[in-house]
Amino acid sequence: MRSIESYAVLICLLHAATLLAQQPVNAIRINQEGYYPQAPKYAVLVVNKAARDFCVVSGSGKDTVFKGQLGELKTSANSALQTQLADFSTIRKTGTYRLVVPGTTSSYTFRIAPSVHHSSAVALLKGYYYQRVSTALEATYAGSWHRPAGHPDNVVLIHPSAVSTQRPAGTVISSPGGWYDAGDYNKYIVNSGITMGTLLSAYEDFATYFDTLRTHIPESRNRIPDVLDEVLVNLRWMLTMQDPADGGVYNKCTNAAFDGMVMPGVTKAPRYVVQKGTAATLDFAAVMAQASRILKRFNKQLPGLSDSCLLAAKAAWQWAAANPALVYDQDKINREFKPVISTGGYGDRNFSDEWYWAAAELWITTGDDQYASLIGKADQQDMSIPSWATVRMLGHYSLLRSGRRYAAKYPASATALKEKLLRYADGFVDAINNNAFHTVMGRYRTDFVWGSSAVAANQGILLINAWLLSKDRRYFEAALTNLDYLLGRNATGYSFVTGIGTQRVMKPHHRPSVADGIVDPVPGLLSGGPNPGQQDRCKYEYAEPETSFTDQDCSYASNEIAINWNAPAVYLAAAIEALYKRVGY
Ligand code: 9MR
Ligand code: 9MR
Repeated sequence: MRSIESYAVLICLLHAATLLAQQPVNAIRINQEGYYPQAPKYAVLVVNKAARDFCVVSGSGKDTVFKGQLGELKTSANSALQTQLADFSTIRKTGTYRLVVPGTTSSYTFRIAPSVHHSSAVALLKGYYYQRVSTALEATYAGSWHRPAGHPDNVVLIHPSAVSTQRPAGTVISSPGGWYDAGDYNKYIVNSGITMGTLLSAYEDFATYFDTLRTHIPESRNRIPDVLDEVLVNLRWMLTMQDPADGGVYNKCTNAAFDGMVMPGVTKAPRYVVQKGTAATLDFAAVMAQASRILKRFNKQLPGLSDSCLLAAKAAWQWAAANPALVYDQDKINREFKPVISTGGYGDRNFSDEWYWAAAELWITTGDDQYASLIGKADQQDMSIPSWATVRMLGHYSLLRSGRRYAAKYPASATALKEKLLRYADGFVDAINNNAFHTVMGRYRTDFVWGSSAVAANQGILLINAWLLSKDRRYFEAALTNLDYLLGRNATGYSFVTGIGTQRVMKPHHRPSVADGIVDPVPGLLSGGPNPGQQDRCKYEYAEPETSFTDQDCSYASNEIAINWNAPAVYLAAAIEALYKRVGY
């Protein structure tokens, strides 16, 4: 018996040392960042033929610390891949490790450690600093990615689609600052909506955690949490996008056509604000109302800002009431006006969710009954994983978070909404055991859309909310499976966060990362992830929903980065870091 065991140990160690460099993407899919000591720990082996045993060895390869059997063979519902699960949850000791499948392969090194996702949370939040418009990034904060300022946006033309009596054709306004939306250099209000709502909600849910979280940005030493300092960069830009004459909000501040793959500041193409719209204006109202109640606590540091936000929110709401169905239809605009605008559309056509979200935020902040008509029956509203066009869930989260006010006024609706959210979350929890990568992500093939990484992160937010409402550990564990997904336990084998993990995204569709001549991309940015649509016509090696990803900078459909994708990842990583000890890990 003894000798058989030591023979098995020997096999483990031999393979740890020799197999690592043989495959382009490792067959063992792990969270490449690592695992908490007391938490569940899973890896997934992608196989052609079922294997039986696995072991975990120390990072040095000298000691075998665990031997186990792989789970039964599973065929993925989202590709033809076959996998087996490796459960090594019983390893609790802090350290660096590798997982070995004797005779087959050995994983990348990973850690088991407290606060193992701290660096991801910080990096993902810091990602926004690198997206700042109209400002130079200094080497002190940006390291090798320092760069001059781009797009001052102090001379912005009113596009003919956006003229009004007070702002006739040729009017120039100033709309500086904010964040670049994505791999492109334009700024869009609709996409800022969900992004800001998600970051503000992260702060409302985990204020204590964020109060001390530092990301080493120029504002880190002021008396405002870094997450809010970063949010203020985009909030101040958003305020410039509201027409002071009527409260309506322009859809975007943009070039007529996308800039080339150059650094910020290189191109000097004219910038425009383009047509006001109902979605943009309601998203703006929601963000300003939520910001107003949060910034109230910082009235000393930011005198008057909370009030200005609320005034802006109310004016926006009123404009929307007068213009309840103004779609942003770029093709239609281009038939009527010059110059033709060919940058991102974010052309939402259904505003019922924006109405609800804006109403919820305004009602929570003001308690004013004029916003209450949808709130008393909130539980009758749908639930779905949010996206830039579908923001109803943000209203649900805020109402449930607001606690007393909502529950006191509408007790039946509050109870029913909470129940509904928990049952909705249950469906995602139940999906894990059938999933070939042991994640919530991939419950549906339609999870893999343009920006699928944000679907995974937003499912995580739902599950964190379910935990906050129930304190049932199953929800937390389920949320963690989607962080595992983003950091490498997925069909592609990539960590989708730049700068994090061993096999990580290196060539995102991100103009600064392409143009700066630095091998490593700008860090802390979440790649869009698998998208079988392949709208970019790059060459992909695989085409199935969960494998349709290519780490090339041509691939804006699978490998761009975007502010609305980073935000839920910030929320998820931060929530997990803020909570894991309370949950008992
Ligand atoms: O760089 C643009 C990216 O941000 C957008 O998501 C994408 C889709 O709208 O478009 C990219 O720009 C491409 C354009 O659509 C077609 N010509 C090549 C551009 C850069 O690759
Ligand atoms: O995230 C957007 C995705 O849902 C759309 O399918 C896609 C095509 O319209 O556009 C995505 O948004 C892009 C935006 O239009 C321009 N900036 C980059 C965004 C991310 O690719």
